[in-house]
Amino acid sequence: MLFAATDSVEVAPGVVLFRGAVESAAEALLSGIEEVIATSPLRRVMTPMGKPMSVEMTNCGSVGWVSDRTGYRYESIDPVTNQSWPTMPALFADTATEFALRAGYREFVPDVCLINRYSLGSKMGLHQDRDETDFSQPIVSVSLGLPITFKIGGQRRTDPTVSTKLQHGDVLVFGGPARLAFHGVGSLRRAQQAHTGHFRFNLTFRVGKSQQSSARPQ
Ligand code: MD3
Ligand code: FE
Repeated sequence: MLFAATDSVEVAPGVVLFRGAVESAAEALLSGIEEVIATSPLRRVMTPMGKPMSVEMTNCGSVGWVSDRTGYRYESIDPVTNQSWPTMPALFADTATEFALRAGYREFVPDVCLINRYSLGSKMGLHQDRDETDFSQPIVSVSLGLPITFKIGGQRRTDPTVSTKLQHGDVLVFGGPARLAFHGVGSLRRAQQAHTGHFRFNLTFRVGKSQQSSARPQ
């Protein structure tokens, strides 16, 4: 087994938190991030509303999540490099598959890992992740570096939210009733931390393009 067994808590219906579960692999995960950004650099993207996001992002995998004036979507070519996105490091894919399984999802095979880098003051407002083709697939999130406050509500923007602090090494799995829940994170605050300086990285593993439709015609 890649990771030691850990306790989990269900922080909201369909949201399973494994606290500190990948701490032992954090340095290796951070090296993977360095490798990816050497090929497809971090960048600030525009929302369709024309505002630059405060978070810097890039992707690895067979597709990547992109945003510009025309909308949000998954693309197999990085618009910055005009090349394929970097291959997803095996450790990334194995981590996502392992924690999806621990949360009860068999054979989760992500085709994309979105890498978000938060600097001091970066935040992500309440939103849904609904650019994927198959909402029966869960999402796995890995937090590295500075802590941040994470909020999750219901399927309507106005539903009440619960907050939890995400820390270095935490893994979250979202599925079922949480898959289309509104969620976001508060502003990154300065804190003493040895791993990533004044940054927080978040890896979000998803099945962006249905494996069925891209792999086998029917
Ligand atoms: C709940 N990222 O990239 S990760 C995102 O910390 C995103 O960078 C945040 O939301 C971050 O879209 C939160 C946790 C997360 C990811 C996907 C979800 C929570 C989710 C999808 C559905 C519900
Ligand atoms: Fe999200």
